[in-house]
Formats: sequence, C-alpha cells, structure tokens
Amino acid sequence: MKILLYNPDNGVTRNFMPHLWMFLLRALTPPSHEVILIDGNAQPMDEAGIARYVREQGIELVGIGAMTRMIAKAYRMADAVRAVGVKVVMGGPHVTELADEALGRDGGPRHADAVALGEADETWPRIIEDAVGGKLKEIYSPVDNFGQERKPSLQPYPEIPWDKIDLEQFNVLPKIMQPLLKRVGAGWGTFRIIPVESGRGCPYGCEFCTVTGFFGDSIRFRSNESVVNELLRLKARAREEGGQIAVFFIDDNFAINVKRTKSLLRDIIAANAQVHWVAQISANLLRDEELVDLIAASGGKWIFIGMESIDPANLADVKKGFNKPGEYAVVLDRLAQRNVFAITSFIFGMDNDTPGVAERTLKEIRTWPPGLPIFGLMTPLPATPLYKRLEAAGRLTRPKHWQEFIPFAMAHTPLKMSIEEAHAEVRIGWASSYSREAIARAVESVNHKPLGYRINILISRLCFRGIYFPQMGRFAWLKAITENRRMIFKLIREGFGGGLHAAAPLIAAQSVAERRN
Ligand code: B12
Ligand code: SF4
Repeated sequence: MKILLYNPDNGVTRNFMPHLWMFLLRALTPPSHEVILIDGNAQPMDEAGIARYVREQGIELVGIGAMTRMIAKAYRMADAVRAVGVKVVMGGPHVTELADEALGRDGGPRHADAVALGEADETWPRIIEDAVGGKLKEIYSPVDNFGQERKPSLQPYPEIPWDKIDLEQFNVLPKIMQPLLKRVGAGWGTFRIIPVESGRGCPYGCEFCTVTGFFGDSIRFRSNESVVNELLRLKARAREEGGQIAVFFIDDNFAINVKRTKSLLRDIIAANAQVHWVAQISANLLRDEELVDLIAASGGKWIFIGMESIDPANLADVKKGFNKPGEYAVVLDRLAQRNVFAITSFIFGMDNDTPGVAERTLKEIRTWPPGLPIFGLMTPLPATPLYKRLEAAGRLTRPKHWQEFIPFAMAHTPLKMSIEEAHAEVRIGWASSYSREAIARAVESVNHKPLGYRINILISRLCFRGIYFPQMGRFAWLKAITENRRMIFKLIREGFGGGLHAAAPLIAAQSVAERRN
C-alpha cells in the first residue's frame, strides 16, 4: 500500500525541523508498504495540490497529524483528500481530545475516516492492516486485551534510519550554496535540526498544558544506548555530507529524572556522541550544578525554560508554583557561565496580569544574561484543566478558537486586563526584545565570549524574531538583515580575521535568508 503522511504548515513561521511523529510512524510501518512524508512547513501545499498529488502518485491512505493550532488547515487538507476518494486517518493531540469533531459526530462536517487516539506507536500497524483489508474502524485506542489504556514503553524504540532518509526538504541551507559551504571549516553544506525523544510524559500537570493529559504522568525512557546510537548515526551523516546537525531533544522536561539525565549525558560523552543540542528543562531542575556541567560537556547549547511569569501568584494559579521567579537569575547565570543560553518563555494574559506586565518582565530580563525571550498568550487548549475552568466560568470568548485560528489572539478574557491590552503587552515584549538596538545590546553584552557564541546569539535572535514578526518571504528577511547590518558586518569582519571557519555560520545564515522566498 502507498501511504502519505502529511503535516500541515503552521501558516506563521517556516520551521525546518521535521515533525518526529512522521518519521516514527514510518519506522513502525511494516516494510511491505511505501510511506511518503510531506511536511507543509518545508514543502508548502494547498488543498488542490494535495488532491492532485494523491491522485497522481496513486496514494491509497493518507495520515494527517496536527496540533490544535494547525487543525483547521489539517481538516481542509483531509477534506480535499477524501473528496478524491482516498481514506484519511488523523492523529495527534487535537483529535485525541476532540475525536468527535474530526469524525463529524458533533454536528459538524466529517473530516477523517479514522482517528488514532493518543500514542499511536502500537496502533499504527493495526490501522494499516485494517486499511489494507478494507476494514478501517473509526477509532483506534491504545488499549491492551482487557481494554486498559497502554502506553508504549519506549524499550525497545524503533531505529529511525536518519543516516539513510532523504532529508533534502529539511536542509536549512540553499542547494545552490552547498558546494561552497561544504568546504568551509568542518563543512556547512547542510544544516539540519533533528528532533530526538529520549523519554515521554510529565507528572507536573500545569493547568494550560496538554502533555500530562496526553502522555500521562508515568514517565518512560528509551535506553541510553538507543539514544546514543541515534546521535552517532546523525553525527556520521553530518560528517559524510560535509554539513552540520543539531538535535532538539523534544522531551517535555528533559531532566525530569535528574539521575537518568546525568547518566544519559555521561554516556553521550563517553561515546563521543556529542552534537549541539537544545532541550526543554524546567528551572527548578537546573539547581543541580553537576547536571549543568554535564549539559555543557555533552553539547547542550540552548535550554528552553517555561518561565511563564515573574509573578508567583500567576504561577500558583496555573499550578506551576514549582517555578520560583526569585531563582531565575541564578539559574540563567549558572548556564551562561558554561556558555549555555536560555530560551525563556513567558505567557501574558494570566489572571493576575495587569497592564504593564511586559515592561515589568522586560526589566527583569534585562538583568539576565542574553538569551531568547519569547512571549505568548494564555491559550485554553482543548481538554486542558484551563479550558475546563474557563468554560465553567463562562469566560471563553471563542470556545472553538481553533476553527478560525488567529495567531497571537486570546480566546478568553483575562481577569485584570482586556483582551486588547493583553495583545498589546505581547507586542511590547517582542518589539522590545527583537529591535535592532535590543539585538545589538544582546550581542555586545557577551563581547568577552568567543566569537562563536556572539554569532550564535545574533543568528538565533534573527530567526526567533520571525515567530512574531512575519519573516517568511525574501523581502521580510532582507529587511531584517538590512536593519541589523552593522552587527552582522562587524561579526563577519571579525570572523574573517579569525579565518573563514569562524565566519561560516554567518555566511550560512545569510544564505538561509536568501533562500526564504
Ligand atoms: C517539538 C514540539 C514543538 C516544535 C514543533 C516543530 C517540530 N517540528 O516538531 C516547536 C518547538 C516549534 C513547537 C512549537 C509550538 N508548540 Co509544540 N510541542 C513540541 C513537543 C515538545 C514535541 C512534539 C513531538 O514530536 N512529540 C513526540 C511525538 C512522538 O509525539 P506526537 O507528535 O504526539 O505523535 C504521537 C501521537 O500523537 C500520534 N500521532 C501524531 N500525529 C499522528 C498522525 C497520524 C496519522 C497518526 C496515526 C498518529 C499520530 O502518534 C505519535 C506516536 O505515538 C510537544 C509535546 C509533546 N511531548 O509531544 C509540544 C506540543 C505539541 N506543542 C504544543 C504547542 C501549544 C505549541 C505552540 C502553539 C506553543 C506556542 N504557544 O507557541 C507552538 C506552535 C508551533 C508552530 N508555530 O507551529 C502543544 C500542542 C497542544 C495541542 N492541543 O495542540 C504540545 C502538546 C505541548 C503542550 N504544552 O501542550 N512545538
Ligand atoms: S512542566 Fe512543562 S510539560 Fe510538564 S506539565 Fe508543565 S508545562 Fe507541561
């Protein structure tokens, strides 16, 4: 059977990191079937395009996965596929919570022939078998023979053949520059960011989060050996193609079991499997000095920290009281001393927020080592405790906000400010953190650090700017580069002073900007 797995584009930013679910499900597909992957973020496609593709390629089954944010596009694409007579299976966090919506059992139109609830590692082969036999069921649940929910153990974990997969759609760098960039330094012909999971589940149960409900509070880990081997395969691939690879450990809380994380990082170092990596770790777990030492020694470069708010009352409201704003600065200094920086994520529009929250937060951020602050709005995702609380209180202004997705727009009224005021706070957060002056200040504040770190901060700031300020087209990128040209040229000059190798990441970044069209 010829199967297409499709992930819709998010319509706001282009992300070049592949979605793990597609690669995982392909690795779990019995070898007699052919599986094609299309990520709409890397290969944009519209409804007519997918219908044509499915017909021309003779696709017999289409699997679509999406977060809430992309679900409207996912449904439109599913409708187009079903209209040409091909069956659609949907999975992922949104349809798991709202299977009736996808199946048209809630009074709305039907979009999917079947829905895979929850983690589909074990149900996917069954779905294919049923599709081949023309016996597709409407709902597939991960349950054992006694009807009890069963979570995959992740041991064993399928081998994703990253060393052989065609990843051309996910190369951040333009093809035309590859021959030149390949020869620069250790090789910059390709630059890929690859998602790797080392475990699943988080017991913390923050009110706005889907994870505890979806993956459960029992944490499951892959074996160290399986993760290390995956990193070694990735490293070998980068070496062979004269390129660079960075890994995003997508675990929701990479250090949730500190002892296990330390042992994994030690094994990575012992096997010489270090690659540059990013991971999400909550601030409370970064109190451990030895853990931070191991993060740095094993290739950790950026840690994503869900700080959410600098107001303890807000944190208590959303059941994230384990975050202690008083220790944020210490944690960030501890990371920066080892040349590891933080992506600090904040949510505005929380119930104790009042106008001025952005400036109060920025004032605090300015006292920290430079990082990548990001700002979002409190969003009631379906089936989260937050959604239920706001629904019960009659505070949802757009109860089905995903059906008409608007980026950076609230779907409920905060208690101490208006929706418009909350939107304005987010705008202030982004504008103040990613203006030319703010970017220059961030880079200059690490003038004492090696050039590589300053380049890293500059490139990351330029890319992260695009999460809020649309930066998908060539013109928008050129504008961002022109605005920041002084800092870019300053670092390029310094880079050439230290040999072409030092300037390579900036040259590569310039090329990326030119590729975006
Ligand atoms: C990595 C990640 C990202 C990446 C996404 C890019 C990428 N290429 O991966 C980045 C960092 C960019 C990101 C951003 C955001 N993310 Co995010 N992200 C994740 C994270 C941590 C891991 C995803 C993952 O790969 N998981 C591992 C795989 C194996 O699990 P899975 O995708 O769920 O797939 C399994 C099943 O769902 C199922 N399945 C999935 N799809 C399909 C399809 C078919 C056909 C079938 C049969 C089965 C199936 O099978 C898989 C194997 O069991 C998840 C949390 C989590 N642990 O999943 C949040 C998560 C998906 N993100 C979330 C959110 C909210 C966001 C943001 C909106 C945050 C924000 N406020 O800005 C943004 C929006 C992104 C955008 N602009 O597109 C929410 C989504 C909730 C929801 N209801 O939609 C999650 C669940 C986290 C949370 N806190 O609740 N994210
Ligand atoms: S710590 Fe992170 S992953 Fe865990 S419940 Fe809270 S927000 Fe979700």
